[in-house]
Amino acid sequence: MNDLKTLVEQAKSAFDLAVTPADLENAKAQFLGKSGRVTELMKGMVALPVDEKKLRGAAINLAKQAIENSLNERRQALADLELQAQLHAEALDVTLPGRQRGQGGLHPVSLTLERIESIFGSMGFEVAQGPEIESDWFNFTALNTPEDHPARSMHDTFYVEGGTAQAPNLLRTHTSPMQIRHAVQHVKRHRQAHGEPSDAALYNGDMPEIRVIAPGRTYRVDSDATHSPMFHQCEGLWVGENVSFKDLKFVFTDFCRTFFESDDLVLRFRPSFFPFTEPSAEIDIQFPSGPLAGRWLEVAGSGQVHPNVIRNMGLDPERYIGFAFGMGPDRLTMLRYGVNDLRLFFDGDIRFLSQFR
Ligand code: 2NM
Repeated sequence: MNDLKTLVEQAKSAFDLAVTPADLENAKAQFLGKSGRVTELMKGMVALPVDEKKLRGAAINLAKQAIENSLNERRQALADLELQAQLHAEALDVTLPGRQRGQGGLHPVSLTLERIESIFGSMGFEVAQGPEIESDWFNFTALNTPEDHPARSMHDTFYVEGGTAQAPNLLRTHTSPMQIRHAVQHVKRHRQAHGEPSDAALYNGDMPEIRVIAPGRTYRVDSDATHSPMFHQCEGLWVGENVSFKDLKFVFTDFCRTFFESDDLVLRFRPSFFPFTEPSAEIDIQFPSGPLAGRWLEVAGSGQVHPNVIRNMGLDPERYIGFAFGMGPDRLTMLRYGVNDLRLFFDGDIRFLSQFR
């Protein structure tokens, strides 16, 4: 009977050595399989006399039982280990701080554009937005810019494929083409609403005023600390029957004082030249106090809209007159927040941008 005891012990240690279910099945086959050790013992009983056979059979059965028990124990142990490993791998530390969605915010230049739109909105200006790929007509010709003007050269303007020599496609160099588009639409809609043919001569009937700003991206071949090939512009236009330089001065002064939150801000209109306005003026501002106090800072160009441009809007310059201005929201943002390098706005460094939230 000692051989059975040994067999049971051997089986148990073989099972304990198994570290995977496959190991365990192999070990099981060695002892309980068709040609395993237990089966061999059974076969060995054939030669025994009947009464011994009974005793031996019962003993082998007990041993087999014991082997099966230790097999099941080991199976259970391996399953427990596997579960433990799985739980460990999938462990959650519920005390960790939750994953947060980073808080976004508007770009500082967007904040400025919103501010400009809201201030001019309060003065009755609409906001017009349109294409950044423009035709030569809207970007230059309609704006009274001569064929040989240097701004039209490939040196200053980005031209894009798909245009023709007569009507090249270019990246708009200012947002004034949108002013023309808006004015033409304004006149056309008004004429349609009043049953007038829209292809007739320049309009000189009654019409509500055009009061609009055009903010957006603009492009020029230029790149250094104060120039980016993509920059922003916001141009304004007010055309009516009696709109004068005095109105320009009032509107722009009010805008600057509101924008910079300084009622004592001083403005200077300095004679200048633009093809699309006559007369023209650069607008400079001076802060009464603060880090920039005492210096004249250029913030915009402006002027009375040239009669040729009024014509290209579909209006009779004998009846309609107005002013326009153009400013750089990027520069206004630099002045407002004291930023000294324009490129910071377009590098996309979150450490810089997150300060404006
Ligand atoms: C400027 C300076 C002066 C301007 C002119 C027009 C339009 F469409 F009415 F002709 N829009 N914007 C203008 C005038 C822009 O930017 C420095």
